[in-house]
Amino acid sequence: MAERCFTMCKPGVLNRRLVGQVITRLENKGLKLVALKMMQITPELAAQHYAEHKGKPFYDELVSYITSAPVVAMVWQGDDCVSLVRKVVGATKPSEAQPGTIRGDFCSHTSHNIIHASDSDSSAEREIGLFFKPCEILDWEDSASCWF
Ligand code: FUP
Repeated sequence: MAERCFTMCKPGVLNRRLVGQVITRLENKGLKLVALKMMQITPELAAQHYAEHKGKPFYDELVSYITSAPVVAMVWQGDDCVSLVRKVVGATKPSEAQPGTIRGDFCSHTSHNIIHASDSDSSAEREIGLFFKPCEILDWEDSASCWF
């Protein structure tokens, strides 16, 4: 099966009317959107999602931010999906993210870096399992995949 990557437009992206632009960039890369939903993250889910960061200086602010307003959660699919998504998303720190990447173009602070994307196949599997039920992922027939 092709690789999958969990991504999430963080709070503020809806307010800024940027959801469409984020999706467009990932679609333009040739990746296939197989799941999408708007949701309000609970503190419990935030703690599970960001478990690796517990105890770090930015953890409390991170959980408070991610639970502050609705997010748009997605699953993307394709060959080398995690690597491709991370390239399109750009570096964690906006000051290091290249222009042309989502973080390079749409944000200025690490704490509000606009989008989350899984950083490995194993974290993608874990995060997809946290946010989506199997029946919410639709692996639709992609007749255009041979062109990408
Ligand atoms: P990334 O995989 O690029 O999202 O980066 P990390 O998993 O290292 O960080 C997760 C989130 O923690 C970032 F999106 C923003 C926040 N963070 C900070 O606020 N300050 C830091 O120094 C590092 C991360």
